[in-house]
Amino acid sequence: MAVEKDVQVSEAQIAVHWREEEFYHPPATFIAQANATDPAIFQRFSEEHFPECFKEYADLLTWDAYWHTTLDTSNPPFWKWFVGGRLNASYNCVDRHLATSRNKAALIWVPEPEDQDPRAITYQELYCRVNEFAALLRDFAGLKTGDRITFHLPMVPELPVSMLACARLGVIHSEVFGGFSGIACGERIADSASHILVTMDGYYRNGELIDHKAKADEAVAKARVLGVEVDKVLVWRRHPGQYASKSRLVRGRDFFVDELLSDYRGRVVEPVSMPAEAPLFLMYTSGTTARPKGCQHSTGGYLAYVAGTSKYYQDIHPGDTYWCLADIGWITGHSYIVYGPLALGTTSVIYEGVPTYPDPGRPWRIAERLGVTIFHTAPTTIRMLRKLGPDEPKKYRYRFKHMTTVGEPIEPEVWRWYHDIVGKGTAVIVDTWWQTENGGFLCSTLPALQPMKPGSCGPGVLGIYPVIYDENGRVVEAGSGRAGNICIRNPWPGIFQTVWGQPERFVQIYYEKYCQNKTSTDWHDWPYFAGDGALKAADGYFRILGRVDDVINVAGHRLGTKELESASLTVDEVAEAAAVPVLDELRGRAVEIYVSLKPGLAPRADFEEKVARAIETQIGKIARPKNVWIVPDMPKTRSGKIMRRVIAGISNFTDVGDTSTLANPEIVDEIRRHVQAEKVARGEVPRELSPQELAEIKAFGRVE
Ligand code: 6R9
Repeated sequence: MAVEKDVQVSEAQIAVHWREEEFYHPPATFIAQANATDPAIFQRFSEEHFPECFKEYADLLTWDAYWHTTLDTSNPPFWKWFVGGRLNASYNCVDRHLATSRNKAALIWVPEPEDQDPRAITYQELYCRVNEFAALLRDFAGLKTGDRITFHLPMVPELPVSMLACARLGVIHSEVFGGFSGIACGERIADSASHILVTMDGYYRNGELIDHKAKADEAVAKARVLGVEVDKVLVWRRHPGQYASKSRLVRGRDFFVDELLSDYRGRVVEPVSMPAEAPLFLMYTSGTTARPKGCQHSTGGYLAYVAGTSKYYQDIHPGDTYWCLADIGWITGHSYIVYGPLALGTTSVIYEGVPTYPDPGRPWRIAERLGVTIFHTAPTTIRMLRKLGPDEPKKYRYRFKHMTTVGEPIEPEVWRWYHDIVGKGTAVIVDTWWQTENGGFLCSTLPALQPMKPGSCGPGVLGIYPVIYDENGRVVEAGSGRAGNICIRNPWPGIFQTVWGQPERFVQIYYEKYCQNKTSTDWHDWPYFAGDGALKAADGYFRILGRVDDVINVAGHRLGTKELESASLTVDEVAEAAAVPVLDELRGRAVEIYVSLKPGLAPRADFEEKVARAIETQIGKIARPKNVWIVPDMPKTRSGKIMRRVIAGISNFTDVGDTSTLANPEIVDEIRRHVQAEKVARGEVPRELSPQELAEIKAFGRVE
């Protein structure tokens, strides 16, 4: 990427300069078949037609009763969409497709071991399994509408079956990413007050059958400490009839689902007609405090939004074979593996394992074998596949019409490899910027109508009106070359309803900063603050710079610095801990932890491993720090706050910025000498940072 020199950063405003990338135009073959080809669609979704424009999305669903109010703003910022409407999400994703597509594949599951054939699950088969499991959840587990249930499931078809069974009953599911630890799962069980946990005995990852059930025991124990008792643990088995875990079943608490299901064969459960505003699921995400936030998503607004964006932005047709490589334990998987694609009646592929197993040709073999037409993944995966097998895609005959990227900014060089090599120059790319809280895409390009620009996600999507504000709430103009905080001026149907059990945090984190009038019931006074730094080019395309809060985005997963630090503090010897992001060629960002020890303790090599292990067991492998540095003290402000941006500067070999406000400025050089010398010795000197990466590192932790 060509970059102009000279970057200036102040606390309030980041100035970023670079040469704009060239536009890429969609190929005629794509346009000829696209769902949205008439530019009149922009007019239909323009502000003058808001909020009624979203009827177009809602009309993609089957409603039991129509709504009387499209958007109710009477209690801001707790917006209500499609009020008075009733529907069932399971019915919309399964039953209604039976008449035309009964024996078409709804899901194709690809086990990681390559000698196990892909398994297609037709809409009819999905219907049967969802009904049977719903009957079990209702009659055996005693769940009823409004109850919460936690899943800790890997990438297996039992996960969408479980989700849709809950949706059928109006039970609120909360899936915890399978890679998270038992403790992280237990905290989320407790926060949502779930009394039922659904898990699996094991699953394949990198060629190994992982023992997963053991984590359920830790989760239940953790939830108990936090005051929530899990009554039943329902264990799906990776190979029905064979148990893959060493962890024993607890009598009266743990049950094998495949055994229980024999009592529910052929059972049918009427879908419960739910109000549009009923919660469909919780998805936990990290924020600025140690306690994760359970983002509560609605039934009607959410489903309408993911169906609409899947149709127009993912360009999903019923005849497509659509493969999103994300994990269903992440919002992308909920919206764009399960709910969006199935609402549209397409075929959605689920892959169990690691994209590079057993070699980096695997994704392309799967794509060729299944005839995948739409491919969806994250920059971290693209970088990894590019590094390990840059020429692999050429060996296979698959042909994508459309590809998606999501989760972090994508470097233009990586984008071009994705386009030229993976997409063979004939697939469009949509770079989709959004968050767990948002339900679906916020900024992207409408693929047949708006050209692509490497590294930019694009303008606001249909019915979304983004704006960039500076710290004082002034609009940062397009083309000014200045960055600020990206906000969405208006509510939209996919926006989460609240933070589960913490409505005050919902208001405080997302709306307080730029609310113009707290007594107003006019949505114009309540812009949504996304917590990302961004820049708007003269052409209206946004470029996202990264988080402005204390969140580190590792391979597309948001990890809270406070969570990482509290995990480090569980190590006896540790007095203080600070987590910072460090540039990582594959994962985008990795975590580095700085710790200071309790008085009188001398550094020992095994402390570093202890801290790393504490993080791994309490949060998950994904969070394992790249390095743990033991330092004599942390750089601190006079009021005692750890200055993370200074530490981040050291870790990334960038300028640490102004240290004049520190209580102990002399410590900075001492830490720098030690850490950087060690990094040089380990060959960990990063490449030169781009202006936006520099801006991100300099801004890290600036909310302090
Ligand atoms: C869907 C998802 C949200 C954060 C978000 C931003 C970053 C996501 C991006 C992107 C640049 C994109 N992010 N997509 N940054 N370009 N296309 O990722 O949700 O896990 O909640 O993360 O990820 O920083 O604020 P979530």
